[in-house]
Amino acid sequence: MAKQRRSGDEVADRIIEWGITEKLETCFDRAEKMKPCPIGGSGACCSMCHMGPCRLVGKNAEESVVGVCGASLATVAARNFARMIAGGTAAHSDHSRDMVFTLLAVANGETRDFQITDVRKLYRVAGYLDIEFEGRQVNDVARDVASTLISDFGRQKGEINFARRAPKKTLERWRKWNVVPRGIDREVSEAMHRTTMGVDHDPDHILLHGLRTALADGWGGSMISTDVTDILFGTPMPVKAEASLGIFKDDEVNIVVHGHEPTLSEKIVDVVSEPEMIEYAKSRGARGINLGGMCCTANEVLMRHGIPTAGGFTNQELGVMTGLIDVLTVDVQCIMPAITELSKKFHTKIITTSEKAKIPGAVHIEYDEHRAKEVAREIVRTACDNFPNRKAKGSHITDKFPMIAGFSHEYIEYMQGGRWRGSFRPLNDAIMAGRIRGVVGLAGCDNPRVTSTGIHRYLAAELIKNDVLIVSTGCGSAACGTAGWLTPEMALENAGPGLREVCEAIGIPPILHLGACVDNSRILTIASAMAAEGGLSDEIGGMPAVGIAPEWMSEKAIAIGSYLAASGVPVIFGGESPVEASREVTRILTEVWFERFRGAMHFEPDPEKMLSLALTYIDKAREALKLKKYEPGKFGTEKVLMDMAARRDIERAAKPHVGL
Ligand code: MSK
Repeated sequence: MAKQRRSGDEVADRIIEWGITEKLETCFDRAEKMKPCPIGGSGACCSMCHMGPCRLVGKNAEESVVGVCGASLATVAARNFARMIAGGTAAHSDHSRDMVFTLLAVANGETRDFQITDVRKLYRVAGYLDIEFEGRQVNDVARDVASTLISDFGRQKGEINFARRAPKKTLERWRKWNVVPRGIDREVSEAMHRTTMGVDHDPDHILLHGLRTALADGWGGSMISTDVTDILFGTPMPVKAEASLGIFKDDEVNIVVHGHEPTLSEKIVDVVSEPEMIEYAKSRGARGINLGGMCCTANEVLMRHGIPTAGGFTNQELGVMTGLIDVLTVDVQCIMPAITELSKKFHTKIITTSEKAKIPGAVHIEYDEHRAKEVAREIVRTACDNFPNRKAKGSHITDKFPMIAGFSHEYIEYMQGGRWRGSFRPLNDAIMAGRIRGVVGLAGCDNPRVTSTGIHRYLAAELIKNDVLIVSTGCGSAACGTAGWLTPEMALENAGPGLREVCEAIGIPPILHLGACVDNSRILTIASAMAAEGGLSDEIGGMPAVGIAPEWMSEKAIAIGSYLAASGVPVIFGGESPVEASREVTRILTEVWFERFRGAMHFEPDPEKMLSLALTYIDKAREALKLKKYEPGKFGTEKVLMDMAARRDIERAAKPHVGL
């Protein structure tokens, strides 16, 4: 797909155009000006020591060029890739560590601002960890759960706890190739050690440890974060919300939460509806307070409270350019430092809140879990005080789109039979019958190097037309949400006949918003449940399922792609390959990983080829499973999916519904 517009989001594109007339620079301009280094970009630059940086380039570089120390191109490319995995794993897992410490603080009565919202989920997690919960005080169970999960970060030997949640055959593969993570921090630390100058030089060996590190993210840090966040703030269920840069209000104080961590933003959600805060806003001339989100902090509060989202990564500067944001509060990850410089042209105050992350030019109001609400109120008051400073200029946009988010794996199970009969059977049956051709996890960032959000949208539209059910996360969800595609109507109008029928029967969109990028762990849980249900593959590998990150930019995306590949999911990334320079490393990521784990990692910049590769993987998996050949509109026999009325009848006949 040739780059025609800067953003695939028409609303975003209008603001970009307005910014150009106002001479406001954004990531789109910088991406055009900054030419990527072809040597570093393809994995051929080694900067691990100060004898270089060595550039392993030239004719037959793979065979004939080595660094000063003698490191080959494959060694260098593998080391660079493993370090990206380590960076991504560290990011998700450090976020996760803070979530578990919050749970521990709650259990120990050290904070009154947080509580356990989903006791059922706490018990479910306690069950995974073999922690007794019957007849015990909730806080005692929570303390044991938190302490056990904390041990996963620093464990030196053995296996992380949630590895046991993987299908048996998947776990056996990991054990065979010695990639079961021991402790999260250990794997990250060892990845950095192995890839420093003069240690591990075997590309395959380096990349196997890369997979162990990535698995420590997927089945460790990320999965722990998802579960603990659900315990603290509630397991998501579908909620209606809105998406677009048009969510801001002219006459209200607009506050945006941006980044990834949901703790402070949850408290901001709480306090913005307090009468004193609303009165305070009115005292500054506003009619009220309007809270919105950006990136994955947005996804967290969207999934649980229906807080509207202004979109994904590349929308952050555009949000400031609306001239309507009074405070943009940020925590960690995916925050462009450019926002502080840009905000000087407007009245927007940028507030950093994490002790780990400061930006020159921002106001710092540090989050402290022991006085979280107090900090949240201070931020809200700062926004109200800034409201009268709003200038008239700005690209005011009013378009916004309805969306439904909140498809946790627990809800997906529930929607296929209700609380008492929830299972993945109907989904497996629909796949077996060819009604659903396969499942794609559409995830990852949006990226100004391409028509931002455009490739997500192209693939989403084509996949559902081909009867592929999409589960989306992170900025992939935002890309679809800001297009207005996260609604059941999308299925009626655009999905293939089989997928449309399934979506109509259950009343769901054909693109299910699973959460933030850390919630890609929900995909692992769903795939494991599908394997356990039977009828498809008995491990994650071999399912008619593919992961796609068409516009990735973050190291976190590389960690996610790698843990999906190690778990058995073929993954396709867009853009240029970060290991392009090495045929050997490319072969390991694709052929060798597929042979060992039934997952692989491809880099393919052409969206049409990405689509075709995804469908080929799905169809080959169907063929290997001896499922009915996919033919649009022609289905085999399957059990009838229960509609909402049938589900309610079953529940009435059982016990009253009290949640998931
Ligand atoms: S925010 S990691 S740009 S998905 Fe999770 Fe979006 Fe990618 Fe950041």
